[in-house]
Amino acid sequence: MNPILTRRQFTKALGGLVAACAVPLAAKASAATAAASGAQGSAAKRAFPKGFVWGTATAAYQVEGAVKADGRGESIWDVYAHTPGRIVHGDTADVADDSYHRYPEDIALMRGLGVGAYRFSVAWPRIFPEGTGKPNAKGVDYCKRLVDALHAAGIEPYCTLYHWDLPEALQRKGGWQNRDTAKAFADYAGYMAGQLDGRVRHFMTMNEISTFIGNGYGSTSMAPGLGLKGQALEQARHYALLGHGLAVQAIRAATNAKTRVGSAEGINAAMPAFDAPEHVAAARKAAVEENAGYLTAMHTGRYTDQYLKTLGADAPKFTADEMRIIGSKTDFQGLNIYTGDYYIAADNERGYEAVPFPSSYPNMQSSWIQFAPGAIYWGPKLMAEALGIGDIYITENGTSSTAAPDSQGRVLDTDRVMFLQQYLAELQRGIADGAPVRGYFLWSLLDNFEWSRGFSERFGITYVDFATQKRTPKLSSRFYRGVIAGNAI
Ligand code: PNW
Repeated sequence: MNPILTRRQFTKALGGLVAACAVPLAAKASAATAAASGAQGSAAKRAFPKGFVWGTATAAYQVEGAVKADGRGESIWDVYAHTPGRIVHGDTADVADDSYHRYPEDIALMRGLGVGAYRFSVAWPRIFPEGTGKPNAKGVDYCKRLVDALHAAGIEPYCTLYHWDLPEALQRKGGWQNRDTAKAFADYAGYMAGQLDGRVRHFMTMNEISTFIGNGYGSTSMAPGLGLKGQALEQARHYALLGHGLAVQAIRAATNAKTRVGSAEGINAAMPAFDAPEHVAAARKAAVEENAGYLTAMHTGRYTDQYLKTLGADAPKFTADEMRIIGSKTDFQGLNIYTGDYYIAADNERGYEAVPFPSSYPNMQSSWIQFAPGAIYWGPKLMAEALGIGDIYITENGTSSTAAPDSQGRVLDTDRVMFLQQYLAELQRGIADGAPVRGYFLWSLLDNFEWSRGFSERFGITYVDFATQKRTPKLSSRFYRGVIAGNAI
């Protein structure tokens, strides 16, 4: 299929967007002027920096479907999703959004939004069906077609190499509990980055080590669902970090000097209970210690004394060489920020105390998303200050919403609009106060397969009818389009 849409195809694909949003596309051109003059909306708009990157994000397993197409191998998520009782309603991602075939339509949706960037992930088992060995040319070709179609639409691809879909063949050898997996990942990452060299400038090694290790190895709520404890769990976490470090080096070796390498980590975004110097200092300490097993190790090349002391006999076994690899220099840090945790100053060894959420604290649909716009103000600011990070991208932010089509077919997700409005206002304020955030990727372009929640939690700004694959932009799409057009909130 020719990935480049003709004007007519583009307009056709956009039909739904225009109808649902009831604002002609022509309005987009004037929106920037309107925002700058304060003529759009009642409040004066606050601007983001010139050149700020606006994007949307998805992940291969959550949107692609086509799990058996073109020689794709099996992943741990195929096995997990097909195990009875694992996923809400027994959903699987065998078809999901069928984006493997419908990506031109998805790119047209992005053009309608006006985004300049798209964060997607490569499915490792499409490239190496058995995890290692001989690459699968058809899988590589798919990624190249996707990337070329993005460029043709004027959208910059940001590529994640591991968003949790480990080849099942490697899980049979122990997955991330086996040190060889870190090496296999680096080999795959280097190969794929080399294939996309010149077409993709930003690579992220892994997505949220904290989540796939915590939920897939520590508990059973994500694939592979091992429920490990103690040293075995900590060793798997360490090998995942090692995989990141080895991949940073492999990507650099396989690509040109302009390539920028980072990761997308889900942080425990530390927030002071309120903005007072002692609580801000407490939150800054918490930012380092509460992320000690991830970002702190990756940016300093060491595990903190407090971290190792707390783990005691469960601490991972590691060598100085491994720590040097884990600390491989990156060019940017992606942060996935949905919510945060409050801290207050405390007269204890750590100098801080976490404050649990009262049961009355406001929450979004997903039980783990407390409404905490301060997380996107404080998270990047404190991480950058504490770890000396130069360039940050918000690689995910968004929320689930129960909003569904009304009698006129519109999806009026006012909870998501409220959420985005408040988080983006706090992001703008953070940047104005010095947080080095260069771009923002909204999770997600589409409703998709939300891991163990299946299709019961919808994170898209585009509604997807999973029976027909019809895509309908929600009210939040229209909101986001305005923010992008004006580069302001
Ligand atoms: C992230 N939690 O996952 C992932 O990167 C996405 O693939 C996912 O769809 C998105 O956030 C929304 O959930 C998380 O329970 C899943 O704390 C669960 C948690 C955190 C992140």
